[in-house]
Amino acid sequence: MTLTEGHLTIDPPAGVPVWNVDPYAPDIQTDPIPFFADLRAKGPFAYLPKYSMLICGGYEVTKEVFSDHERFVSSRGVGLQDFSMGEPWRPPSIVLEVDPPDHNRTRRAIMRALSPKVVADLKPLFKADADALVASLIGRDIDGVADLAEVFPCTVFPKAVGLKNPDRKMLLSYGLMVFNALGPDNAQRQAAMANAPVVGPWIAEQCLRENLTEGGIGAAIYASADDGVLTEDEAGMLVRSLLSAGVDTTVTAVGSALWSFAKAPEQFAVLRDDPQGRALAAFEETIRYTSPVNAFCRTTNVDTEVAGVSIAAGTKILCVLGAANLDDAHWLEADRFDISRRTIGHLGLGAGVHTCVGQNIARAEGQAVLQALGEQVSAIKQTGPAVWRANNAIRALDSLPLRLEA
Ligand code: OVM
Repeated sequence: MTLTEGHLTIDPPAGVPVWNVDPYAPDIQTDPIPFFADLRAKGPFAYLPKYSMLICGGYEVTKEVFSDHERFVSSRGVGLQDFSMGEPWRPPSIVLEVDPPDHNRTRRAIMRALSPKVVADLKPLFKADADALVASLIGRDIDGVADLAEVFPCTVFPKAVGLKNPDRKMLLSYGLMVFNALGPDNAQRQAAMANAPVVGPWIAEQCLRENLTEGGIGAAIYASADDGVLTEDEAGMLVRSLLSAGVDTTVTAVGSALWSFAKAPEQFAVLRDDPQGRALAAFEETIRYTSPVNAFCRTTNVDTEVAGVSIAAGTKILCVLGAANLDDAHWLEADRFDISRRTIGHLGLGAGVHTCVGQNIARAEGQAVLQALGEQVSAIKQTGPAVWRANNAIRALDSLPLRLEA
């Protein structure tokens, strides 16, 4: 038995094409659309010799793998490393990196803390912050990433969680660690992990009960410890999950919404026509069109078969959600940003039992900022080239020079 990037080395399954490509190469991560098309053209799966793993990106097959938590487990890690073969870089998440039945109790505790009522009460607060932020940026030369996309979620989300000591730089650094850790030991991962000695302990500190305000989402997680549903340590681990999953994802989605609208002014006109009525659909289409979380792995726990391909137990499968969300075998004009389309069934928030548990608070954030833009801004003008950032799991902008016209 040998290991590749911490998981079992496997042979290519019969009938699966061998593909000499590195999906974690910076030039692919910063320009993934041609790679997505090549991936879908390979058939249901391709075998990547460099990583000794399978990859899929067609809509149907990716959805099948993602929807079946019994055959395709998360407990062995959703990155390249197989947690049954060695120690991960941090104690595994007790909601992401776990399977049912253990998953059910922790997920329910988060769902309770992020209930529809909690999110409904946050909406006016998000809108007030979005209104003020957009107003402060109008008519200036700005970076859509540093001045808007990074600022908005890093203002409203830590407040909603109830962090007593919010720190945008720390939260963004942790997001880089968490998502880059899902890839191989490449330059992107190493650069992010260089901050671990400072950022890891800072995050752990913020997850403690005494560093969370009363009435916040973090305190609501600790209420499940008071009720005996979670231990005190588990509550802290679930606050860590909020801080892991709740920052880079929404920051990326807001940045990619700005980019999508800058490229499609006619779609911004549709939003402007009814900002309150269309902001939510526009955010959802942004998630489909740009897939902020581009890819997660699953691991086969049994010998199985998908789309006629026999797959051995212990196989890592890189599921490219970004490719599935642009599959023209499933979507009409898949490569067109269209805020009026039916987005239902997109895989940008996953599928199955692990489907994004923060989706409603994420949507509330996206809706607030897109509604504010639609109400206050006449046009989103790109004033320089969009620069994308190489990341092992997220498709994120590094900078986006913009003017928000009055
Ligand atoms: C977590 C978590 C949950 C969802 C996504 C994520 C890798 C992390 O529980 O830590 O990003």
